[in-house]
Amino acid sequence: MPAPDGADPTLTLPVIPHDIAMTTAQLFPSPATGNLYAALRAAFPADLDSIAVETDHGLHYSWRDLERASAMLANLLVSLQLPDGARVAVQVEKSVEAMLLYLATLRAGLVFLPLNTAYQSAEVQYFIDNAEPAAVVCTGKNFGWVSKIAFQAGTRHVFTLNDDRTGSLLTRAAHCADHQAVVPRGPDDLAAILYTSGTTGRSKGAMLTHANLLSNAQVLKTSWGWRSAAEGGDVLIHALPIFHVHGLFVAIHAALLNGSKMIWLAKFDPRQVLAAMPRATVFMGVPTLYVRLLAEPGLTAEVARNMRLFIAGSAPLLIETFTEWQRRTGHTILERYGMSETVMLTSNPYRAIEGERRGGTVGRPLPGVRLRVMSDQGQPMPMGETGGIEVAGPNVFKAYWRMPEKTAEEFSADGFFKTGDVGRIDADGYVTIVGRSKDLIISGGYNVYPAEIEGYINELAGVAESAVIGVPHADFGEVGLALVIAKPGAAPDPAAILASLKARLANFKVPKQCLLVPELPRNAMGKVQKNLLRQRYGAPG
Ligand code: MCA
Ligand code: AMP
Repeated sequence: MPAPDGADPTLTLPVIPHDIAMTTAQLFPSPATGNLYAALRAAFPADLDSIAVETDHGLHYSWRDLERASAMLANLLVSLQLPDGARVAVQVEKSVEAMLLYLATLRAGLVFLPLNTAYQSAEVQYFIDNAEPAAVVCTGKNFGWVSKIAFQAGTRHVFTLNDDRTGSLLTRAAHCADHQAVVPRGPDDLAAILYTSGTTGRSKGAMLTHANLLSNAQVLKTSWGWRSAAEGGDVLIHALPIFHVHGLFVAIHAALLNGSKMIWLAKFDPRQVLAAMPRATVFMGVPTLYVRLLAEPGLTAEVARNMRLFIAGSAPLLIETFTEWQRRTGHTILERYGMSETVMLTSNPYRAIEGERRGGTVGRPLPGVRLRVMSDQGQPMPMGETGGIEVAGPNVFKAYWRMPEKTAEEFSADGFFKTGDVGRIDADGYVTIVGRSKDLIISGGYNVYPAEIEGYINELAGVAESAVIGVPHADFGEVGLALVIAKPGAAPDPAAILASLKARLANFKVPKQCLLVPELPRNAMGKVQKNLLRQRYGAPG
C-alpha cells in the first residue's frame, strides 16, 4: 500500500553504483560451491604462506595453516558420521583454533552453534536441551558440568578446546588428514544457529543459511570498500568476542572474503588496539569499545593515521562519541545496524560520493535489503515518521529453531521480518533508530532481556514482584536496574538479590543496581509502565 504522501515506504536504494546486489544464483553458480567455506577459501590470497592471522601471543597463522587445520578439524567432524543438519555447540574462549572450528563446521556441512562464555549451567542447559547438538565443544575447566548436561540431553560427543591450543578436540584432529573436500551445501542449507534471548524469557534460535551469511558478507565487502592486495590490502584489528554476529560473521567473514590479515586480540584491551593501529586499516567495535578507546590519552590522529575505516554497531552510538572520535582522530565512524536474525541491514556510506556518514543514524538499507517502517496497525508510515522497522532480503534468517508459532508471529503476511526496533527513514534514505518495541536492554553490546531477569528475581524469597529496566551508563551505554517489591512483612536484601543472580546468570545480565520500591506504575491493562520507571530512575550513571 502506498504511503499517504505517495512515497514508497519500502526502500531498496540503489545508492551504490556497483553490481553488489548479487542474486543467490550469482553467488552460488553451482551447488558444489554453495558451502560458505568454499567461497571464503576461494578468496584466500595466491601466496598461501603469507600471514593470515597474527595473535597477541605472538603466533602467526598462514593462509595454508587455516586451510590445513580447518581440514583436519573438518575430517574429525566428518568421521563422527553425524546426520545432515547436526548441530555443533561451542562454548569456548576466543582463540584462532575456535575460529578454525567454526570454519571446520562449515566445511563438514554441519551447523555451528556458538555460546557466550559467560553463560552458566542453567543457561547452557536450556540451549543444549533445545538445540540437541550432536557434538559439544567446551573448555577443559567446564568439561565436568557441560558434559553432564550434554550427555543427559543425548549428545554423543563432547570435546574440549582451551585457548592455549590444548584439549581433546585438537588431540583427536591431529590424527586426521590435512586435506578435505568441502561438503557440498545448497544456499538454503543451515550454516549456523544463533540464540537470541526471547521477550518471554525463552531464547529463540535464529537459523541462518549459507546464503544468508555469504550474501551479507559479499555486500559488506563491496559496500565498505575492502581493498584488494593490488590496492594495498587491508588489515583488520579483531578485538570482539566470536560467539555473536559482530565478531563471528561481520568481522571474520569480511577479512577472509577479502584475503585480509587479522590482528587477533583474545580480549578487548584499548592499549593493545592502539598499539596495533599503525599496522592496521580497519577496526570494528561496539560503542563501549569506542568509549574506552577515547579514555586513552594515546588515541590521537597520528596513531590512527594508517587506519582506513572505523565501524561501530550492535548498540546505539552516542553522538558525543561519534563527534569526539572525529575530533580526536580525524576519522568519521561508520555506524551500521543489524541483528542475529538478519546479519547486517543498514550502513552509513563508506564513499563520500554516496553521502555523508551521519551521526545518530544507522545509514541506509544495504543493497538487497528492503526496509520499511510500519504503524502498530501494520500500515506503512509516511516518510520521516516513526514506526516499527520491518525488513526483507537474502540476509534474513529462515526461521526460529523449532518455534513455528514464533516465526509466524514475527513475519508479516508478505514476508517481512518485524525487527522490534522502532525508527524512521528520512527522505534521503537514512534510517534512525529511536527505540525498541521489544523489552530489551543492550549493555556493552550484549542483549539482556528483562523478562528473563525478572523471572529469576521473582522466584527469590521475600520478593513479590520486580521490574528490570535499562538506565543510561557512561561505559556500557545502558545497564540494568532492578526494582523490587517485597512481599508483605518481608525485607529482602538488594545486595543478596544481586548476589544470587550472579551465581546463576551470565555476569553481564546481572543488573548493576537493585532498589526496593513500594509499588510499580501500571496502565489500565495492569502492565508495568516501564517508560515511567525509566523517566523516574533513568538519570545517567
Ligand atoms: C562485562 N561486564 C558487563 C559487560 N561486559 N556488564 C554489562 N554489560 C556488558 N557488556 C561486567 C562483568 O559482569 C564484570 O562485572 C565486569 O564487567 C568485568 O567483566 P569483563 O568480562 O572483564 O569485562 P570486559 O572485558 O571489560 O568486557 C566489556 C566488553 C564486553 C569488552 C565491552 O562486554 C564485550 O566484548 N562486549 C561486546 C559484545 C559484542 O560483541 N556484541 C555484539 C553482539 P562483575 O565483575 O561485577 O561481574 S552481535 C549484535 O549485536 C548484532 C547483531 C550486531 O548488530 O552486531
Ligand atoms: P542481537 O540480539 O544481538 O541480534 O541484537 C540486535 C539488536 O541490536 C537490534 O535489534 C537493535 O536493537 C540493536 N542494534 C544493532 N545495531 C545497532 C545500532 N547501530 N544502533 C542501535 N541499535 C542497534
